[in-house]
Amino acid sequence: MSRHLTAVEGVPVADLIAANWQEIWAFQAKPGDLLIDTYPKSGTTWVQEIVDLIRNEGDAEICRRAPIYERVPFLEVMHLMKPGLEEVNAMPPPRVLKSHLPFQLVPPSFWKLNCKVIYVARNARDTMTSFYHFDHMVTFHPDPGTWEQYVQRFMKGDVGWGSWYDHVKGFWEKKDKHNILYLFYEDLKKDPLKETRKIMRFLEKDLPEEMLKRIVHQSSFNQMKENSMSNNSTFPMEILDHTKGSFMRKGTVGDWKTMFTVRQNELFEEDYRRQMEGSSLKFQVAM
Ligand code: PPS
Repeated sequence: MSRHLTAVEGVPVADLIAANWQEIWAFQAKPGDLLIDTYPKSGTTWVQEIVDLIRNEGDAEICRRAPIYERVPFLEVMHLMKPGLEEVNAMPPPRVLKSHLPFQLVPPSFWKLNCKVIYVARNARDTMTSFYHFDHMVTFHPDPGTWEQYVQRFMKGDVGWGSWYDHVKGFWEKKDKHNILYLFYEDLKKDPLKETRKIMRFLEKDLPEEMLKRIVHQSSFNQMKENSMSNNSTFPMEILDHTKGSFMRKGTVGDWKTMFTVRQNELFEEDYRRQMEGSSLKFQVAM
């Protein structure tokens, strides 16, 4: 499997995604479809699980009908795994799909149909930390190298799906012009009930408080970690080498402190200010 990145419209993505770009770009959304879009490692799977639980009124059994990557197909890797494009095309709407594509690379059919999009952002330091560990597992990404090398690559946007800075700002700037619910991983950690209620309202559902509390419990880190239908442990080995790490790793805010040196943090902060200058987008960072 190629481990290279190729630029699509200036955004580096895995060769295997770039090679299939025309098909991905031409993807046809259907009215009512929901897209969960994130920069990698920002809480995608967590929100996928919450959405599936809300849509199924907290029925944990129904939500164990298939692994999360089948319940919520992954747009840009559909040609590499099941469910493939044909199966996804055959699914009745409203479907829920996952993507890591930056705003400008989301297939235009989603915007034309005014589909709902849930975007989840996570602070850069924790995202990078999580991505570094994860990139040891991803077979179609370059070897992550040393942590120091990875920090440099991340700041330059030379990682799969490109620049974190452009990604989070891209959706932030467009969120009021489209049907986008912009969430933060840190808020989900702090008050999962409040954020889950926001998602429920966005999905135009009205579930009783007790059911919402159950959904929060079922989608908690520990519950998902133990649930083979939620923890991605069966994700195809050709794409994710499960001998190199665990998908449900820590699920915390502030884990970056176990990786950054004081010097790296200073340089990162200086670069961060430059890259985020002028943006009203602010993150809660555990310092
Ligand atoms: S991916 O591969 O990009 O789709 O990964 P993604 O799901 O976006 O992010 C994975 C990180 O989210 C953590 N995670 C959770 N945290 C809190 N609660 C729940 N329920 C939860 N589920 C997944 C997961 O552990 C990864 O973060 P790290 O920091 O690596 O542990």
